[in-house]
Amino acid sequence: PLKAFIFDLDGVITESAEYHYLAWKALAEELDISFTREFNEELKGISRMDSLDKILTRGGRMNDFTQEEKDSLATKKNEHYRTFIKKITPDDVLPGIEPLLAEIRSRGLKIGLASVSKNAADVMNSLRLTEEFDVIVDAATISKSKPDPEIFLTAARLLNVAPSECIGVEDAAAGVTSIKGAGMFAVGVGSAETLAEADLIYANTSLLSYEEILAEFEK
Ligand code: B16
Ligand code: MG
Repeated sequence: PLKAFIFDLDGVITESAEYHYLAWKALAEELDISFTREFNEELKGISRMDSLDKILTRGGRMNDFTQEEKDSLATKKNEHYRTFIKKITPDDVLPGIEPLLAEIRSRGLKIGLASVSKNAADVMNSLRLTEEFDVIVDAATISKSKPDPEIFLTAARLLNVAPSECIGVEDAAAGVTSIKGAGMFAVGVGSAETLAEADLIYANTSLLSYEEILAEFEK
């Protein structure tokens, strides 16, 4: 039986995926590395340092910086990102999310968050959603970022439910891979092309339907 929903944060609960995009794009362009939305898909759900490595590799600049310089590039991106998330308020919860959370809660199911972001706790507090979640698993708790299943498995363990009793919700290809690797049912939010591995795909959060997800899960 279904016992829990585990949500990704950036791009599912709120539009912060767009802020990561804007902050990485600014940094890449400063380094003369082209940055497209298509390439950005490869960064979603990937840790900050791994994302920077992917960008430098793309630009053929992997060996141009010392570790210390790379740390300061990552810090620069994060400072830019934080100027965006400073403005987040409860109005920035994406459409369809609050009714879905209420529905899940009313059925007596558990709710978890699985975000590899070091900023997850701040974003959740700004959205005033922290109390709505039974467990928040973020960068502080895990050692491997998505697509490794560790983060979703940790959330299930802390919720005291089996992975087969969980539904994971993700907007990133790496995130869907993480959910499937954990042995969970995956709901993707975004394009069917990017999220082909998901069991059920919605173009955006406003289309999420508890009844429909449950019916597909039980099939
Ligand atoms: P930070 P998620 C991920 O969060 C983002 O998708 C990814 O773009 C970002 O690089 C990563 O968090 C690390 O974030 O730099 O704030 O620690 O999608 O798992 O909620
Ligand atoms: Mg995401």
